[in-house]
Amino acid sequence: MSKIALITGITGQDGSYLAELLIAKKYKVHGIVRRVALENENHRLWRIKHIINKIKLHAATLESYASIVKIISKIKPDEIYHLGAQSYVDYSFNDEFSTLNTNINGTHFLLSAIKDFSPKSKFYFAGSSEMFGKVVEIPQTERTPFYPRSAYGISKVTGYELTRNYREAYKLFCVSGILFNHESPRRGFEFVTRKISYSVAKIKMGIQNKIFLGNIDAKRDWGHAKDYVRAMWLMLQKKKPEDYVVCTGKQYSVRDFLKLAFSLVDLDYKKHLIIDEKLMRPSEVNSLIGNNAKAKKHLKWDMHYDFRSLVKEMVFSDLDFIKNEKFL
Ligand code: NAP
Ligand code: G4F
Repeated sequence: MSKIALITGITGQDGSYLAELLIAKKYKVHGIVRRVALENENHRLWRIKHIINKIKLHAATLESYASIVKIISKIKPDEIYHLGAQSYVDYSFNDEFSTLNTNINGTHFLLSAIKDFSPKSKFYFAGSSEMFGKVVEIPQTERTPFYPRSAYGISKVTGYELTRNYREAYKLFCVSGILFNHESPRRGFEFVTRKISYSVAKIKMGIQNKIFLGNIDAKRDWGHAKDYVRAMWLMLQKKKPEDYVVCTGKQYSVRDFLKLAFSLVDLDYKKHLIIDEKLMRPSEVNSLIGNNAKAKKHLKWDMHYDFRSLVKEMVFSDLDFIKNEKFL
């Protein structure tokens, strides 16, 4: 019999790739979406339009325990992937309250609903390298202490602790993936990699001339979302629930990304870049780099993309996107 999976955040970058992966594995895939998304399919559902007939969408919000309980108690999923969140770090400085409410309560509501109505469901929590923040160890592993630098990071540390506590206290199968930055042509336009790839395409096409950025010396460990959703699934196939760091183990600066993205279309980023102080964060995470040894050894996980192939795919996809004026 097919397994049943429920994905929160199915309209997001990771949700869309994970849904594709699970459909290919013959799961029955359910997704939680906000009612407004259902009202405007072209806007919020662009990443899952091509699979819309193969999934079942339920209107709910992470702010409402009642809406979550209704779905979990009805479909009793074998696996729940909790990817829904206010995921934009910069925005969390403008609205700490909604970030904390959605990200902490949403996770708590799901865990509590599982405990009371579907205790056999396995649960994946989307933890983040932002939990390491001002890093106390290089590279970061599953044992590195956290030092979050934003309401977003704090919300993810709390979600991680809630997940651990439900695992220990109620013996539920709950795990956190501590995922480092992962990107793709489906990345939201507010994140720096997509902002760059989209701007490069527009500059190449003569639609735009300048790109405004903040701290281009920040360093990240960037992978591809398609590779990372595979790790999520692998974590829920293990006998024992454990947390895993998922990363490439390689680090590049925003400047490296910028330089490569422009050079791929024979442009010089220095001629188009303007540093805008308004885009600097009040407390920045300057440098992240992870150690993926545990995921490689215990999940037999590996990557198909490297930094260059990731940047290349994003830039050329955005060139096509602009040329064809279509969503991906
Ligand atoms: P994303 O593209 O921003 O997607 C976020 C999803 O959450 C969207 O589907 C969004 O729905 C949904 N959502 C937001 N608020 C909600 C609410 N109140 N109720 C219901 N749904 C809500 O994020 P992503 O890059 O796919 O990341 C997936 C998860 O992994 C997030 O939890 C993120 O924090 C975490 N993470 C991401 C990375 C990364 O580098 N991508 C790294 C580590 C951890 P709408 O479409 O309606 O807005
Ligand atoms: O692309 P970003 O906004 O991603 P950030 O803050 O690292 O967060 C992403 O990765 C986390 C995993 O570590 C996820 F948990 C989170 O949900 C999200 O997916 O910014 C990357 C870096 C930052 O240092 C930022 O200050 O780029 C720098 N940056 C420089 N100029 C900029 C810009 N970031 C954005 N978004 N826009 C700029 O103009």
